[in-house]
Amino acid sequence: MKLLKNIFLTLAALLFSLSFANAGEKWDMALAYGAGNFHSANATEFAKNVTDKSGGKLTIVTHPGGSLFKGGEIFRAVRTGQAPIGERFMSALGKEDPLLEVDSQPFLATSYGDAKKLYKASKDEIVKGLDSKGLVFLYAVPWPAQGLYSKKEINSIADLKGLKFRAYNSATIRIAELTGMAPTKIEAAEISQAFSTGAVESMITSPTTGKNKKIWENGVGYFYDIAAWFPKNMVIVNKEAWNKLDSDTQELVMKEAAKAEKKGWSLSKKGNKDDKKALADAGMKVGKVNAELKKHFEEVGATMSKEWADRAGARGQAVLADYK
Ligand code: PCA
Repeated sequence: MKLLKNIFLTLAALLFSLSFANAGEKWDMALAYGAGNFHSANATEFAKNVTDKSGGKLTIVTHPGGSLFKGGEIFRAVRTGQAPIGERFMSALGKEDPLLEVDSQPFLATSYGDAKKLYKASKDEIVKGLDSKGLVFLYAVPWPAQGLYSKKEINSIADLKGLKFRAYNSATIRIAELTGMAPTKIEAAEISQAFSTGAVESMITSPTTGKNKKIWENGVGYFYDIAAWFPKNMVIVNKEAWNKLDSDTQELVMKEAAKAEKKGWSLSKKGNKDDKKALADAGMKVGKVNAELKKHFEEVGATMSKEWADRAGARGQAVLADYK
């Protein structure tokens, strides 16, 4: 009896240690945007590919819609290791590094081709900056071109004055200031509520976010396609978590990240067309701003570019020189 018990205990211990050795790493991945958003869907595919191909060494589980950490918390959560991996809107992190805001400077890059060029010109510096904060950069994907949403029609500079404006980063706050609108910073998760309660009546964001939020249901009838910039989300990993992976697994993650980046850019391009159509199909008026307003926004953009170049210093100048 005693012998049987000993054998049983030894077997149990053996099984336990085996399963422990096979358990590998598990990463919970924090995503701010809803499961139906293309960034989240792309990240989930990335996570599945890594998990399937790592031979049990790494399992990545995505948590969309801010269910693990909200958008505004994700950068710090990954930096401190509370979440090993997460996705964050880069240009909301200008206080961490002004280089992260380069993709939200109005009219600096107004096509996917230029956005890609700007990304290439800025990537090394951004990756270095993140590395110095204990973060490993995996990939970045742009949102479709940013346009102006409004509850009421906008035909002149005067129509912008005093509009309660939803901002998502310092650059959109600055645009509002320079155009006479009244900005409030609100994360994407709270957009519908902000419009339905009347806290805001305009914003600049992608056709995708307007579609994801069914923004027409909140009294927003106008979308002006100013296509002034293509801001990106990035996926970052905590360096301590990264260092626990063996080199094969690290290589696999980087390879899948490169694939996700490529896929993400093409999904974004597709959304840039399809989602504008979705807004129009839902009954919104989708068009361009008139020449007077366009010029106004371009002047605001030029002011902001100068301000950003000052803030970003020599690193910023080098990136701009490389881009141009
Ligand atoms: N959607 C996100 C960021 C940029 C975009 O297109 C948002 O509105 O918060």
